[in-house]
Amino acid sequence: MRFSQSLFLLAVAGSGARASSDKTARPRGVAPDFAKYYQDSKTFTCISNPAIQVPFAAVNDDYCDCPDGSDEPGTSACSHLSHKSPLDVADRFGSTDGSVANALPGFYCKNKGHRPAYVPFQRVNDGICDYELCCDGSDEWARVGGTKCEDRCKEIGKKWRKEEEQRQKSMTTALRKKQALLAEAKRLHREIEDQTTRLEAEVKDAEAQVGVLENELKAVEEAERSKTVRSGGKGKGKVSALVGVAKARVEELRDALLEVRQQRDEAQSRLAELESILSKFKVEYNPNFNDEGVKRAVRSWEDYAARDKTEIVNQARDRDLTEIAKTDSESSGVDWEHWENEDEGCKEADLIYQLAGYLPPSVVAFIEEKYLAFRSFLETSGFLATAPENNSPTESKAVTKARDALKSQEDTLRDLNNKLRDQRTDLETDYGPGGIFRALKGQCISRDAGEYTYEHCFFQETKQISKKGGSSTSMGRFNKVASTVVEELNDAGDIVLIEKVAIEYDRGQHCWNGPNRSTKVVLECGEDNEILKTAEDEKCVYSMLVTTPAVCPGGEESVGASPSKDEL
Ligand code: MAN
Repeated sequence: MRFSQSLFLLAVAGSGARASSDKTARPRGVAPDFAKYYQDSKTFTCISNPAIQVPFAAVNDDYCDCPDGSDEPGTSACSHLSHKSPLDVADRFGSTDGSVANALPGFYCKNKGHRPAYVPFQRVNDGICDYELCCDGSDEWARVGGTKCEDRCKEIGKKWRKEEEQRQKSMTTALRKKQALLAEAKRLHREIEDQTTRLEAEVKDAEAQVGVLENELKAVEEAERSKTVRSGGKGKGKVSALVGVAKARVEELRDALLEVRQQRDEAQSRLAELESILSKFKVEYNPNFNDEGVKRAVRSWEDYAARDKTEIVNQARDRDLTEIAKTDSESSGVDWEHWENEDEGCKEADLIYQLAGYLPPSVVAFIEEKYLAFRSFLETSGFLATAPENNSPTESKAVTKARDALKSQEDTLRDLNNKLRDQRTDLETDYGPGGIFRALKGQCISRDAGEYTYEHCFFQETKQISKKGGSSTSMGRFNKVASTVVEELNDAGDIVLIEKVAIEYDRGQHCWNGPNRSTKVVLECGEDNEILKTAEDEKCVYSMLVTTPAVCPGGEESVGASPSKDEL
């Protein structure tokens, strides 16, 4: 149930209470509050213009004498004057500002059996029974065109009282719900405060832990660096590394030598075989056959055989090759094992570190700085291979472990800081009087309208969900609580401006050829959280009318003192 404002009736009801002490007869249409102006039975003084007096007979003579219309409380003769609400009129008592507004709020209907009310002067004797305001039908006293409005106050009053009882019940429920919301909001507020305090402590611890792990990483890196200097980077001396390479190379060359010698020996035996064939040929051929080809071949062979024959295989050299081709263990070659275990770098590094012990730290730092600069120069000039990055695959397990531990702790710290920031933002957010809206945060309500279902998740988001399926469209994310003025019709049919609480959502999905979608959710008192109406006021600018017990008047007292401003 929604509760509307009834200023017109409420103001009159207030007047009615005072009417019980007023025993004098009043002219038609005069409310008890105004009776005092009509007590002189000879002369009438215009209410807002006391300088103007008219004979009392001019009151309700259907002719407008007073500039403020006060001489015609029971007719429509002064209905051309602007109308003011009952409250405005009360404010203007005794005013002589010469305003052309009617001094009276309207034609007063006693409405016995129901509640008294004012009918606008234009509706007096207009031939229409205005039962919603004047259930006793007294506004049509002249029976214009034969209109006779019977008194229906008994039945209308009964119905109204029943509805009013329902309204009161509903209001009681709403207030009970409001109190529950207030209590819940307070509990949540305290919970977030506690969480914030806890998080602050956790952040401090995590920061300290990050500091410790940073130092640990530095120490491990330092230790690894020193190990690297001592071991030449591979766990063995530089000589050993070189020896390893040389040994492999020697093995390779030895294998190649053996292969070449074998090929040579094969070629030599083939040559010897050929030479023996040709020698035999020279002896056995028949010179009497005049075969020029054969004769030429024999001559060539004789020339070849006559040539000074240097020893194709130098015996001494061949012995050397045989010696070289032997493995180092078979020969008296290099003692690889001796060199493989040599670790001269260690001694040098030890020397360097012993030397550093005698130097002041500033000098050590200076040397280290110069060393690093020189090394970087060599690297950029291409003389030296670039040193591996700290976290490169060649990084030691100890450094990786220390680095991972630091990174994980930094991640934890970041998460904690993010949570803390969110909690602090939440504590600074305006959640309305008493922080009541905090209890509604995240609650979602929806309503079907046209081709969409509209969803409102309090203090989070508004959405448009297509009923045909597909993804939903964000109509805005929570921005702030604000107040807004809305036009409403009161019971007298007048447009009145009423201030209401609104929740503003913006930064929604971008609208094609338009702005980012935004929604203003106007709240009004109601027993339940419910969307009453949705509208697209301009392209992609939406409004929703939502009821909630959170904005019903009253109910704060029994929950205890409201939180201070900075708690909101
Ligand atoms: C969709 C809906 C409408 C909106 C248009 C704008 O159809 O979000 O509310 O007016 O897009 O293109």
